Amino acid sequence: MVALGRLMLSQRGGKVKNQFIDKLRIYAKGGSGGQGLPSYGGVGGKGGNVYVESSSKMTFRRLKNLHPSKRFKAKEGENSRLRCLQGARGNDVIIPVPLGVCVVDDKRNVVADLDKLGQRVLVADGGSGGNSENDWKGSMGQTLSLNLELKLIADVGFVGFPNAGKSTLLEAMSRSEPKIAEYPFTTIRPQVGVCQYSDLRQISLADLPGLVEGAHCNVGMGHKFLRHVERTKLLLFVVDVHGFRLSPRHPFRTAFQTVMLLNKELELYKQHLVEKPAIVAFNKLDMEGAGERLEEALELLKAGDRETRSSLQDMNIQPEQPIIFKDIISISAKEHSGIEKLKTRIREIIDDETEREEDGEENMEGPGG
Ligand SMILES: Nc1nc2c(ncn2[C@@H]2O[C@H](COP(=O)(O)OP(=O)(O)OP(=O)(O)O)[C@@H](O)[C@H]2O)c(=O)[nH]1
Ligand SMILES: [Mg+2]
Repeated sequence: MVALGRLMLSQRGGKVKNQFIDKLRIYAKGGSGGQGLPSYGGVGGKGGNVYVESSSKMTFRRLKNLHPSKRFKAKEGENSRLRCLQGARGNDVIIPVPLGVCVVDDKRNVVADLDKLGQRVLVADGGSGGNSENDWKGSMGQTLSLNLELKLIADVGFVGFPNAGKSTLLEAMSRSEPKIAEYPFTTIRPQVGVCQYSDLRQISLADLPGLVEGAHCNVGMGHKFLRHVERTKLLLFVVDVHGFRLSPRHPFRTAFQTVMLLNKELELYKQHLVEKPAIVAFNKLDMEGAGERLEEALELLKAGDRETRSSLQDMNIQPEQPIIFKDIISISAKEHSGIEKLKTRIREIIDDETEREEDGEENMEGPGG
């Protein structure tokens, strides 16, 4: 078993601090209302509100680094003064959170479910300014502890071995700027980017840390990341057409074997994952020798003959249920070639899938429903 988590930790000097955080507890307080001026009928300013807002740039780690106390307090409203009878409103606080965050209070009530980019939800209301109803004193702002829980949501989940070019592809398809480097396990936590089409349609893409052989039985990180592809509508296998080798101690795997291995890892993790629509993107077509590598891989993928199967069995990398891919596309994520075609196909497949699901639901309701 190759344990992704262990490998990652050993690569980073055993520091646990790089672990992916998917829960964060924060404290939010709305600003108190400013005092009123009863003798002149002056009303205090309302206290500021605290909001959460989903942002593509935010991660829990960054949020924690920016606000180590994890306390978010909005400003008090200004008192009413003779010169300014209506006290000014206190400033709001907006907490940027990653897309997909579900905000839950201590009673497990869902306060906000941020599944759209830029969505803003009020979490702690500011107190009203001093007026006749509150004895001109101004009310306290709402105070509460909140649990931010990340539920990764994306239409497309990138699966692939380390170094295949997943993050480069995410960058080519969206406005995200993921970390890209020539060593394996550059991406250590899932990243979501949004691919925008010319008609403003948006499809979200999740770039996941590289999978390795044995990821299905990795109790640590491997599982955690596979969990995130469970909710995606489409799996995109990103495969280096030149093959992959994790280290000199590991076997070299050709592009075709990589596809089989990814297929196997998914089915061993959860059988239903291989029933999801999937596409293969063979990457790095700009490099020398890519043409021949691509031909080989395509031939083997199409053939599925006995000889091929038995050689996979010999290596113990034959999946039980080979995925029938909706399409196989060749790209160069680095040079942005084949990206438009890939984007179009992703959209078509997701639309077909949505239509199929809707038809299914209608049929379930029956003619009278
Ligand atoms: N020549 C060429 N190099 C590429 C291409 N796509 C990615 N690369 C390079 O391959 C290396 C790995 O790219 P990443 O995008 O970081 O790969 P990844 O799949 O995200 O890797 P992990 O995050 O480690 O799993 C980088 O040096 C990229 O510049 C491509 O289309 N052509
Ligand atoms: Mg990456």
